[in-house]
Amino acid sequence: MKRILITGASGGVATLIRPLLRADYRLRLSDRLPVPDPVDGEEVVEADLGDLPALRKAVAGVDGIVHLGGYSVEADWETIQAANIVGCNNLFEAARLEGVKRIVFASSNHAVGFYPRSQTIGIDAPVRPDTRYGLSKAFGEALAALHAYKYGAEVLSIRIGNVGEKPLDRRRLAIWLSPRDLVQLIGIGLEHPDIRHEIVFGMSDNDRAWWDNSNAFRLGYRPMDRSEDFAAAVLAADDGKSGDDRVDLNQGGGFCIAEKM
Ligand code: 15L
Repeated sequence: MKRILITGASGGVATLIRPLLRADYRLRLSDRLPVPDPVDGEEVVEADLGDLPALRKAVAGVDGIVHLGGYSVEADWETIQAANIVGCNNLFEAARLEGVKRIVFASSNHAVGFYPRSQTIGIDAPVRPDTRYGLSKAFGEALAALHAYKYGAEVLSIRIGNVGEKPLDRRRLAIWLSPRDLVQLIGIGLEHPDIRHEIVFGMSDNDRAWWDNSNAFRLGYRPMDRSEDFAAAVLAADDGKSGDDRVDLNQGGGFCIAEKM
């Protein structure tokens, strides 16, 4: 069984997908915070993304990396810079120095959050970040391309919508990603034989989507979950009107006006 490193292993997304990934991989878990409830067979390696030597130890000997670590919402520049710019660069550097080629990078829909919901975009649309956080994810995608084409890394950047057991609100009906569909995309990133640097949107089979996910389908993605199954309950609870058009009409929603969260 291959061994993979999951960074940001204490976070909510990692906690949702660890049980599913364990079926196919031996997991090494890293975070700067304690990792909740490691089970037999899971290895925990504490590492701060700011600490390159510690990251090299975390990365050494794995077959692939799922980089979920970093800051996951909008914040001041110092926070974003440390976690998502310097931290992401350190992770890719650690992988390069330790000879680990395969990386799945958790990018975000907020790299393109300022596209209107009336427009369907593909991966060829220029980035349009809605936050410093989204900007840092665009940086991560560009860093992935640098490492792929210059140093031979093999990277899948997943522009994740919103991961959870179900869509939380009207906006999330368009961008929801179930844990098992995320795990399917991660599997493609770790196993597909022809990946140099690819970008896909991380969403389930969502009728209300505003993303063209044909690159994911080309790579073999077949989502199993549909946000529409939850639509009636979600629409009854949320009219989608915040009173601010920047929030209600843009894909990034509340991130489009956020300075801190
Ligand atoms: C993200 O990128 C965040 O990490 C997550 O917390 C959600 O807020 C999500 O985007 C979203 O757009 O709903």
